[in-house]
Amino acid sequence: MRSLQAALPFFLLSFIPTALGAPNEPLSDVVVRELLRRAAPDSPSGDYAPATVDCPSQKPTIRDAATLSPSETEWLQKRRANTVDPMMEFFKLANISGFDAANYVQSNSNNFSVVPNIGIAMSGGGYRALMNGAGFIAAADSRTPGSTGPGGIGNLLQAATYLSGLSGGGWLVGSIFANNFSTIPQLRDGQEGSALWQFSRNILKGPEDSGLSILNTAEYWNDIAGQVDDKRDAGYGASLTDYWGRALSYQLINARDGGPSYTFSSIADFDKFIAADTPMPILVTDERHPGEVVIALNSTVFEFNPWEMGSFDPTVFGFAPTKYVGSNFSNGAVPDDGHCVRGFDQYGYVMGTSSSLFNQILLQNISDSSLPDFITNAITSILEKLGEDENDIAEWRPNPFYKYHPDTNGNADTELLTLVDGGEDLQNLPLHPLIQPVRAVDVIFAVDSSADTTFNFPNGTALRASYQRSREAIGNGTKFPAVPDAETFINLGLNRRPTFFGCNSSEFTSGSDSSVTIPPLVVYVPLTPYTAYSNASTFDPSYTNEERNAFIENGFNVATMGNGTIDAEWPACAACAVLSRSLERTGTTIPETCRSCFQRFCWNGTTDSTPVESYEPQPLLGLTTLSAGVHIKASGLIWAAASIAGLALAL
Ligand SMILES: *[C@@H]1O[C@H](CO)[C@@H](O)[C@H](O)[C@H]1NC(C)=O
Ligand SMILES: *[C@@H]1O[C@H](CO)[C@@H](O)[C@H](O)[C@H]1NC(C)=O
Ligand SMILES: *[C@@H]1O[C@H](CO)[C@@H](O)[C@H](O)[C@H]1NC(C)=O
Ligand SMILES: *[C@@H]1O[C@H](CO)[C@@H](O)[C@H](O)[C@H]1NC(C)=O
Ligand SMILES: *[C@@H]1O[C@H](CO)[C@@H](O)[C@H](O)[C@H]1NC(C)=O
Ligand SMILES: *[C@@H]1O[C@H](CO)[C@@H](O)[C@H](O)[C@H]1NC(C)=O
Ligand SMILES: *[C@@H]1O[C@H](CO)[C@@H](O)[C@H](O)[C@H]1NC(C)=O
Ligand SMILES: *[C@@H]1O[C@H](CO)[C@@H](O)[C@H](O)[C@H]1NC(C)=O
Ligand SMILES: *[C@@H]1O[C@H](CO)[C@@H](O)[C@H](O)[C@H]1NC(C)=O
Ligand SMILES: *[C@@H]1O[C@H](CO)[C@@H](O)[C@H](O)[C@H]1NC(C)=O
Ligand SMILES: *[C@@H]1O[C@H](CO)[C@@H](O)[C@H](O)[C@H]1NC(C)=O
Ligand SMILES: CC(=O)N[C@H]1CO[C@H](CO)[C@@H](O)[C@@H]1O
Repeated sequence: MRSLQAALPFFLLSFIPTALGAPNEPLSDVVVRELLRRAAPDSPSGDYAPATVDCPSQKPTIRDAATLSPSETEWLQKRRANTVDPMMEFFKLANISGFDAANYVQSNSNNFSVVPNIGIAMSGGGYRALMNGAGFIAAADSRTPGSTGPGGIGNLLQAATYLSGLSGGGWLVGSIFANNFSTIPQLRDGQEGSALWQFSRNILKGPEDSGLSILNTAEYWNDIAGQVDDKRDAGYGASLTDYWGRALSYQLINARDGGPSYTFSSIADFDKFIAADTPMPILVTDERHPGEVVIALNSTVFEFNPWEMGSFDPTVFGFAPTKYVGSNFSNGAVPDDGHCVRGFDQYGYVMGTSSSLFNQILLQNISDSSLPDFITNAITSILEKLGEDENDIAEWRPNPFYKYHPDTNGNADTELLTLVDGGEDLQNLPLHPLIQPVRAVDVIFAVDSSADTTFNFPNGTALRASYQRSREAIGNGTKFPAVPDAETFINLGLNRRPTFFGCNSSEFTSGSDSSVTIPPLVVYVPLTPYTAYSNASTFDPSYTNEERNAFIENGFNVATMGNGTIDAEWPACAACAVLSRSLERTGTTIPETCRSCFQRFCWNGTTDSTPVESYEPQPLLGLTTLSAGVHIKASGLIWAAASIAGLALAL
């Protein structure tokens, strides 16, 4: 064995106890307490399986979604206060001439209806979305070298209240929170011996190294199969998503074997999160009804946050405690003689659920000779049971919302809650949690890496879906700015640079009702080439380190408009977007700089629906020189069956 020190991931020594313990041995209380403060391996089974535990004295229940949870409300008091200083730094760097934004926030720092409430949303789109989104996070994170220089937007992350992700964007958000809220350069570079963000190794082959041991492909799958068997043996169903989520975890969670005992709810026990030194992470997934194949726009949208999973939609309209989500809830309560279950909210399983469309990567390669027979057999037997139309599902059995709100909840009669990829309803941006009136978000930075066009660029589809949904009954009082058609996005270049939607709030207040909710202003940040063609195809499974780094850097340039080279006033304009709703509430005159920013960055209602021949944007700055032949990445894969309702192309 190599030296332990050298092989250790950058979590340092905290994993030694688990790493050296027998895999199935429950962790002693002492060890659990030690680890809780640092990371998240807190499943009571010590492995991938959920386990029955004594219920806490106050039994967990499902609550109505009319308000925020007490946990979130309490945490927000700390978080909103903690965003004030970074926001002032962000405003100082932005330098809105003629307006002292830092002073505006400081003198109102105790009044959270004045301090802007910021959300950041990371779209789906596989590894492309992870890497482009990572570039944005790097640019927004004051800890990243170069983020607070001229043209920078550093401190925006520290000033944000919420950070949501779905599918590939969920891998990004999930990986950040599974790994001690590390910076993007730390995650990107990992440490010697770590499999973290090593995307050059095809996920089917598995990492060369799982943190403490050298692996080969058969061992890797053997470990994964064993972990999933643990769950099955404990009496829980397994779906393809279990295998997929496990495989993903080796790349995203820097712990031995991808952290089988990590739970999503343990984020709530993570020291930096408790101190409210991070935004609140939220992952999004959609509900599918039994027998349903196409996910309609009015499907129920679920969120997972550290305390709760559930939905604000008028169907389910309830939240279950994430930590106890495997318990047998019935009509909102665990029966008197019932036990509680923990560990169902396994971290990789939650990320896998939000990205279940990528089960395709397993399916497409089921006959790949590098896959050992036992794994092919395990997958085939699941497929036979499920049928082809259902291979993209994640089984959540027991359904926490069983018998809950039976009048409106279409799945109230089923013991199985079927969840699928959060982008399958075309809302490929996780905006749903951020437009809920109870969260009162003022601005959303919506980083869109969707592959809407032939060459894998976004054309606003995700925004249009959210706009349309807000106008239907399922919207349940949410509002969303109007957005134009795809042709307009392309013809007016709205997908070529950041564009603001919903600038003029009179769009929402027209009519007699003066108490109407004004939704957040949306700062749309679309993927576009600056220094690299990061428009790789959604199912492209591997990237050299050089490509990975260039794609992240391109994302950094997307976020900063090339550190201000394309528009030197961009940081000021981003700051104006952050301030807009607040200035309006306080009746403050809009500074001249902001007026001119809004002229430039707000979509003003103009459309141009001329048909688009082919959208092939050229790099806005010089391409970073990569080794020959990798600038334009051919997809190389034909995902014929990746066509669940033809959606794969869009996600
Ligand atoms: C987590 O990161 C902080 C710095 O932000 C560091 O002080 C701490 O040691 C890290 N914890 C672990 C377990 O690596
Ligand atoms: C802020 O902007 C003003 C005018 O736009 C400029 O004169 C000044 O140098 C800038 N300050 C900083 C710190 O960049
Ligand atoms: C912008 O700054 C970042 C961080 O220093 C750097 O990686 C990137 O290459 C810069 N972009 C340009 C266009 O100079
Ligand atoms: C969704 O739309 C379909 C078809 O328009 C309708 O039958 C169904 O009841 C709707 N579901 C909800 C929850 O609104
Ligand atoms: C939950 O219900 C299922 C089926 O009814 C049962 O097999 C299982 O033991 C129950 N779990 C607990 C923890 O009570
Ligand atoms: C799936 O198999 C095809 C053909 O064998 C191969 O080209 C592709 O790289 C494989 N995909 C993955 C994710 O390994
Ligand atoms: C926009 O994207 C959708 C998929 O999201 C696609 O069907 C449509 O053809 C695209 N339109 C244009 C003009 O790019
Ligand atoms: C906002 O829209 C209203 C009416 O739609 C218009 O009267 C007003 O001038 C607009 N405000 C700005 C700043 O464009
Ligand atoms: C907070 O600011 C709002 C908007 O300016 C104002 O209406 C409210 O009175 C302020 N609250 C307090 C406690 O100062
Ligand atoms: C609206 O924006 C378009 C370009 O997107 C511009 O040509 C037009 O002049 C703008 N109209 C107004 C009233 O500002
Ligand atoms: C990326 O976009 C360019 C045009 O902007 C196109 O030529 C190239 O084929 C695209 N790459 C992929 C993988 O679609
Ligand atoms: C604002 C609004 O319409 N809220 C509704 C959301 O759905 C729940 C459950 O159906 C209703 O009780 C709310 O009134």
